Amino acid sequence: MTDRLSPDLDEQAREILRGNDRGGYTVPTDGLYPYQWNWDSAFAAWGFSTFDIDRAWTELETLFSGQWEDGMVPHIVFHKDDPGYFPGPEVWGSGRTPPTSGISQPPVAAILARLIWARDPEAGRDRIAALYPKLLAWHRWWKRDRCGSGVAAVTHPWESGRDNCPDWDIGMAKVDGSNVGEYQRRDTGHVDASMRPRKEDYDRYLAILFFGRDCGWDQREIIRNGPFLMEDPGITFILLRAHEDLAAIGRELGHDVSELEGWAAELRAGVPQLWNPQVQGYDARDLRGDGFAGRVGSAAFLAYLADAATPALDKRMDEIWNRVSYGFPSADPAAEGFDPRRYWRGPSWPVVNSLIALGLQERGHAEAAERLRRETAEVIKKHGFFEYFDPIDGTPCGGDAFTWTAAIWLTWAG
Ligand code: 9YW
Repeated sequence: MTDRLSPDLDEQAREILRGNDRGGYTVPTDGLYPYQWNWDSAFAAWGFSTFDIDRAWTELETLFSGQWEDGMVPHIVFHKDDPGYFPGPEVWGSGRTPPTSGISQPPVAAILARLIWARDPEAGRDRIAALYPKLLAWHRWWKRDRCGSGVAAVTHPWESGRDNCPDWDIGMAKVDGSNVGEYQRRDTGHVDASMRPRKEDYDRYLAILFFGRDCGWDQREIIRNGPFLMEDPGITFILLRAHEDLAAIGRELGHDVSELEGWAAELRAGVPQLWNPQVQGYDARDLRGDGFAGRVGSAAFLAYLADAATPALDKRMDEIWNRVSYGFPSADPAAEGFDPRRYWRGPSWPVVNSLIALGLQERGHAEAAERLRRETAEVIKKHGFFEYFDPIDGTPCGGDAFTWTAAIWLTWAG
């Protein structure tokens, strides 16, 4: 951990976590996101582990209370109804208690659970032992229902956690959003519409959602005939790292982890298929027929987290990063469609920066890891715990008092 120069900000970050606590789970930010989101919660747990280890484990346990029988851990758990968010539980129609969405989100939980356990091995042993079979069932779901092509695919841009990033443009272009009817968005009532996905994106998000709901979330049908299916470098690298971390946890607990080791090895063998020589980077691929997306976004650099970087990727990282000043941009500023303040189409996301930096640090790129930390810390110190930032001038964007930004401050940036 780094020097703690700002005790005040540490306290503010803790206050944000406590303030966003709704009793056993944490909302990403008040108002805009009033439910429990999957990867946000894993980061919240990591943040809590710096000052309340019991609360950290509770966060993960509550997230897994929404797990489906097939192992899927949904991207949103709707514990208490809240009219401030659309699409809410009635739109997803999961028919479950607690109600949930019908897709998943980046499986960072095992990665962060391992780090949380390391903070207090004694206190964590029973908690991680109880979570282990649930994590394993989720990883098995990823392997069975998302990794059929050799790497991890997503069935909805929301499943990737990077909603409107340019990686999904070719897949989204084929989705017909013209029949979703009237609806009222709530996000643009909370934050500036110019920083959010556009209406045509939302129409398509809903069309994909309706397909899943209307087939009763039948995964085979969604994979075979759903409107959107793209291989995602982001989830692939996170899942690869998570398989390996879960195997390490399992070994420590005395389990046979050969199944997990096998999944990790298969995924690692599939990674080269995501390398697009034309853009010299790991790239998303459309499994509905159009090949590579032709984009190198921040997801490509999660390769460091999974020990899958190459010298060509190091070079690409320098080129892209040197076009901005405040952390890693979610899309390349030199590529078409870059928009420095529109959500995942350019902004720097502290939470993604923390994962890339973790990988850089472990892979012997200490200087780059420190630069990423410094640039991320600078905008937070200057503006506060915002959701994301303009990577060129540091303008704070999206929601304020954001849980995962506070969490990565406590664990990494601060
Ligand atoms: C939405 C909560 C979530 C994140 C996602 C982010 C956004 C929800 O907010 O998605 O309504 O667009 O893209 O990664 O988990 O912070």
